[in-house]
Amino acid sequence: MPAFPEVEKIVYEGPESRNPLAFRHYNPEEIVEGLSMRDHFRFSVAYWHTFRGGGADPFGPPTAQRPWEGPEDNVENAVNRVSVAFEFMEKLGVGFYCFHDRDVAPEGSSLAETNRNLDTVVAALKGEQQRTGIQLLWGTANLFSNPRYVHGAATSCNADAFAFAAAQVKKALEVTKELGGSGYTFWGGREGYQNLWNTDLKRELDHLARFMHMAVDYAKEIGFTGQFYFEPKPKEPTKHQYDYDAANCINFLRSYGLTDHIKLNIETNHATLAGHTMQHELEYAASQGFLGSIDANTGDLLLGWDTDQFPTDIYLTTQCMLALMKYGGLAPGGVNFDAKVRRESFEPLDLFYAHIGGMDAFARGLKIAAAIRADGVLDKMLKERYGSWDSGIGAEIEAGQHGFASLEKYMLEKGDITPNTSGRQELIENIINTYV
Ligand code: XUL
Ligand code: CO
Repeated sequence: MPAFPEVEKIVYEGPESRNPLAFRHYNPEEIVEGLSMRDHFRFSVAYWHTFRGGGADPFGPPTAQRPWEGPEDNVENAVNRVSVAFEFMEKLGVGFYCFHDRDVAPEGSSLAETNRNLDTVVAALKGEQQRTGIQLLWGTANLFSNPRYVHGAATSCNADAFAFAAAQVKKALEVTKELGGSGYTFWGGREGYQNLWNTDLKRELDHLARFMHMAVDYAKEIGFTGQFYFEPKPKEPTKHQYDYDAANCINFLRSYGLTDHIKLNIETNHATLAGHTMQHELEYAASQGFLGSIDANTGDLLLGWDTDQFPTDIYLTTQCMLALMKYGGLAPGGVNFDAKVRRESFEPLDLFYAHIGGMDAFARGLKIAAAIRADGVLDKMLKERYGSWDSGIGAEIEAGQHGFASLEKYMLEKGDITPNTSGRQELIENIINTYV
């Protein structure tokens, strides 16, 4: 029995189509700048939202209608859910998915039983991967839901919580390898603090780094060669997360000698929670050589918390694609929809509308970004703006030929600077609008 009997495979029908269950812009085979759309994006579905999100909020219980869910959260139900998930992803036409260990399989009464539950579900995931060709983009461990992690996991004041988390990540790495995952993500969960009166910040940071080194060492030991990602998020659930933003995470990785092993997984709603744009976070991470993968979603600036909505804003996706293309793309990372349908969108069909909209928004962003790049309009303005660095004193400074004394001499002779030119922000914004 299919879970989505009313949905056929979603296909590209072109911009004129009015079929809500078709792509208007995402055409997996279409080549843009020498690469198919499929390979530009490497779209991924987030198992935790799409197959485990029920729409509960602090004011009420889940609302989502998920007729395939059994009455109990047991292994049988989890295995059945795997077929539903792969039917969905196959019909949608995405190549990848991501999961936390606890999204796919329920916890048992002991760690041993929990691991057995996971093994059973992983066998089902592997079977469906082989049947469909859909791959695991990255795996991760949920180190935040169980009350044992009330004070955090790697940064807990309780050493046993650290040890339990280590055992959990060990297993998560093993199953990620078993499923051929191309990455493994650390999102801090509760790695942060609520107030400093009861927190040894330095000790907690040291522990987080030790934990990551252990993960890197264990990956080597078992031959897991996937890329590790660190996912910045400034707040939620704690007031101060240790993985605040791209700059903060990069500083952490550099301080603790982890730069050879870990890149960043940048998420839109986390960027805005940190007071940044996604464009800023992508540019910052990529400029430092740390762009790994992205969690595609969007927040609501009027609400201001981590609403994890599906991205539909074409300016946002254009900015994302400009950054990604500038720095050579994402592989082995991808565009993972870490996004959930609204509590009010409770029908199974809404899962399709949401993902189709996100994929089409990214496809439009790609086409617009490619057109801007082809015309070279931004490049030309940037080149002109920094022209003073291409010859004369600017080129000499960049070549390391000057110090303060020689620059003083230069300015004493010249008297004052060559006049500044306009930044032309409004003109550039108008030009961008002609492409959107
Ligand atoms: C939480 C979040 C996580 C990570 C994976 O805000 O984004 O779902 O992406 O743990
Ligand atoms: Co995320």
